[in-house]
Amino acid sequence: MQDISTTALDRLRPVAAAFRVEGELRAAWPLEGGLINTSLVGEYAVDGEIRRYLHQRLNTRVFADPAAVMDNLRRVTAHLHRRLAARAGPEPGRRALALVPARDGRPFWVDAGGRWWRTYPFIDGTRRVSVVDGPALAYRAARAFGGFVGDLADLPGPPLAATLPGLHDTPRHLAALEDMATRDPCGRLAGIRREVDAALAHAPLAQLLEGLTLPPRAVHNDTKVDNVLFDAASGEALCVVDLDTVMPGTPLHDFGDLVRSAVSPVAEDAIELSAVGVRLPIFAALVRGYLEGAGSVLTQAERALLHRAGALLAFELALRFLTDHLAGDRYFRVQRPDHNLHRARNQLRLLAELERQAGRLRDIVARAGEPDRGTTAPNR
Ligand code: GN1
Ligand code: MG
Repeated sequence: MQDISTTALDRLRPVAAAFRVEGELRAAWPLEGGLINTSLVGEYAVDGEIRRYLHQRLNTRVFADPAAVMDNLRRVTAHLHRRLAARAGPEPGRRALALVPARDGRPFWVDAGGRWWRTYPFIDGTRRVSVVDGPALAYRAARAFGGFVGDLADLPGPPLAATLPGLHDTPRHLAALEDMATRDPCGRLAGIRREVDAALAHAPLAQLLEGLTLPPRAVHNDTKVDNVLFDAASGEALCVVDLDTVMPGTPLHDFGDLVRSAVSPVAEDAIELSAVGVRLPIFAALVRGYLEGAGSVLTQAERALLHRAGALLAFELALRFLTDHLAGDRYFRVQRPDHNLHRARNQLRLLAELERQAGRLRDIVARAGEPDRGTTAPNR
């Protein structure tokens, strides 16, 4: 622990000096959770008080155009704060990320090694969940992610930049797996033929959204349930985070990612597959929350596919995790041997369960669209 925090402190010193943060850097530690960027919390002393900031190093292997990421982020966070100001609710600083400018006024800083950094005030008193413990939490998370898309519906200016083109191009992910399996650069295919075949058996699902004209929208694109911060005291869903992939897309991907990350009673990398499943009350809460959050923004064509979105995203993640396992774990951060394989197996099992329950999921969405059936939303 000592080693880690000392390293974090040393790493942060030049970063702290580059941003307009208040106080003197006293302590630092890494923030776990994300699979892509590196996040460090810096603790600063200001007149005897403690202030925390979140410093993030962008993964420029994944985000090849960090300037575009930061430009999107600047526009999106400014717009979210305008919306919050219009609502005049409490604690706007805890409800949307805010960029702390670098000393030169730009919203980022590039260090001597060419690494891109950004800084946010750290939002204290929150928690993240990787497994939702009940419908109330699911409802709140979904309402926050739905509200995010609703808030961005009137984002001024040109469309956002595509910061990660093809992120949800499922046919492309399918082709990538086939290609990686053919090349098998690490000799891992022999051990996972069963999983690859299981994934390829779902190939038609990759076409789900092909040929449809869905309205272009600014969406989040990475709505895994641990990308929303809950207030530690009240449990309220406070703030949507991880905004690098906010770009033009479809809320079906957002809703699907939320479903696949929230309906199962175990985390996305749980090894014990018999525990993976679909909790229907959680799904119902996600539908209610998302529809309420996104308000009237969703069209009928979008609503008609909500019940399939979770399967699409579980499939897409299974493809991506399998591809990365075959590639030698080059994209997603891994913490143990075969981590990506475990994630893939988990998503394949979830996919099978979502497909098995497809009829029930469709009924739940249909019922949620009806005016009033006497059902009430769980407490927020
Ligand atoms: C990555 O950064 P994080 O952990 O929130 C990934 C998502 C995946 C997710 C799977 C930019 O998200 O697409 O769904 O891992 N983000 C990117 O856990 O690829
Ligand atoms: Mg994240």
